Amino acid sequence: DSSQIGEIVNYTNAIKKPNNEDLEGIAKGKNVFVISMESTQNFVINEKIEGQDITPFLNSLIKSKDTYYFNNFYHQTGQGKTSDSEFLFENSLYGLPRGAVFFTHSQNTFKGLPSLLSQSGYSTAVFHANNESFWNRDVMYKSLGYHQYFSDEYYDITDENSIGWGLKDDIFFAQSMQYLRDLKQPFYAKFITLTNHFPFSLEEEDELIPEWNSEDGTVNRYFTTVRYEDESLKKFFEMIKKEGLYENSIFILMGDHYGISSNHNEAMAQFLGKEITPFQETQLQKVPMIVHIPGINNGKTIKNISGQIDVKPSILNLLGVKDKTDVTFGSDLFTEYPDNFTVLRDGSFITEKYLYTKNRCYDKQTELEIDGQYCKQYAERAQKELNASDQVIYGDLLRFINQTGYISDRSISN
Ligand code: GP9
Ligand code: MN
Repeated sequence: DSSQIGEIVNYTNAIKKPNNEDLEGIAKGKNVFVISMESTQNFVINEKIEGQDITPFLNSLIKSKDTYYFNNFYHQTGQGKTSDSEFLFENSLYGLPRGAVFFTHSQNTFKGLPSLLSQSGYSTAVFHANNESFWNRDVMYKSLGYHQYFSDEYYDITDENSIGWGLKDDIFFAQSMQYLRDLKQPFYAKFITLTNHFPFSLEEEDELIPEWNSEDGTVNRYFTTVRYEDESLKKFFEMIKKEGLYENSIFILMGDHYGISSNHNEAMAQFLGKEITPFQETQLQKVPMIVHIPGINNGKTIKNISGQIDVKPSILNLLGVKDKTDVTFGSDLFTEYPDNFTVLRDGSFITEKYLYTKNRCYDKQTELEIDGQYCKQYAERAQKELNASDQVIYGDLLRFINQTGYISDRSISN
C-alpha cells in the first residue's frame, strides 16, 4: 500500500549518490541513441583472435576523446534476458527473481525513461526486427511510454538478408534509416541488435575474422558474430553521420547480458588463460558500457563499479531532465562519489574490494575465497535492495506517487 512506498522512497533516496553536476544538462535537447548489443560481454573488448581485433570499431570508439567507457559495468539481468536489460536501464528497477517483468507486470504504472523524456518534449521509438509480441514488448512498450515501435513488420526480411534469429544487423540498421529520418527531434531511439545471439550463426561472407580454434564451437563462433556486430555498428555510425544526425546526438552502447554461459567454461578458461572459478564467472558478467558525446572532448575510462540499474539516472542528468516522481535504485554513472557497489539479480555483488557469489566471499585482489564475515554487511544490503525493488513491482507501488513527487494514499494513474 502507500505506506510501503514511503519507506522505499526514503531508502532509495538514502542509497542514491549525487549526480555529477559538471555534466548536468551537457546534452540538453540532444537526440539520444541507445544501442542494446545482443549478448555482448566485456571480455571481447580490446582483445584479438589469431592476431585480429574482435571489436575494432568499439575499440576505436572507446579511444575517442568524446567517449566515456565504463569498464567495470555489469549486466544485472535474470530470466527475462534482453527484456530485463531494457527494464533495468529504462526504469532503474531490478527485474524479478523469476520470470520476466515484461510479461508479468506490464500493466503496472512505470516512470520509464521514454515517458519521462516525452514529458520533456522528446519523441520516442524502439527499433527491433523481431516479432512485436516477443517478450510482450508490444504491451510493455506502451506502459514504458514509447510512442513508436518498429518491429519486424516494418522491415523487408528475406531468406537472403537474415540469419539465425532474423534480419542481419547491418541490414537492420540500414532499413531503420527511413523511419529514423521521420522522427521529430529531439528523439530518444532505442535499437536492439540480434545477430550476435546464440547459436551465433553467420554466413561465410559475413565472417570478418576466422572462427577461433578451441573445441567449443559456440565460443569459436561467438567471436565472429561479435566481430560482425562491431562492423554493423561502424556502418551505423557512418549512416548517422550521412543523415546529419551525428553532431546533435549522444550515443549509449550497452551489452544486454552474457552470451557465453557457464556451460562453456572450459573454452573460456583457455581464452582467458585461467581457471573459471565462481569469482571469474561473476567477473565475466561485465558488459561494455559506452557513452559517446560528440564534441565533449573529455572522454575517459571510468573504473567505478556500476551496472544497468545506473543508466537511467545518468541519461537524465546528461539531458538535464529532473523528475521528482522518480524512484530509482541506481545512481549517476558519472557521480564523483561512487559507492562502488553493484548487485546482480542472483544476489551476487561486487564492491571495490570484495566479490560475493554463490555464498562465497572473495578478495578481489588475490581472487581467492576469504571469510564470509567480510561480505556479510554487503550481502544484507544486496538482499534489501533486491527485495525493495521487487516490492515496488509486486505491489505496483509507483501508482501511489503523483506528479509532484508526493505520495498519495490513493492510486494515481500516469
Ligand atoms: C529477441 C531478442 C533476443 O527479440 O531480444 O532475446 P533474448 O533471448 O536475448 O532475451
Ligand atoms: Mn539478448
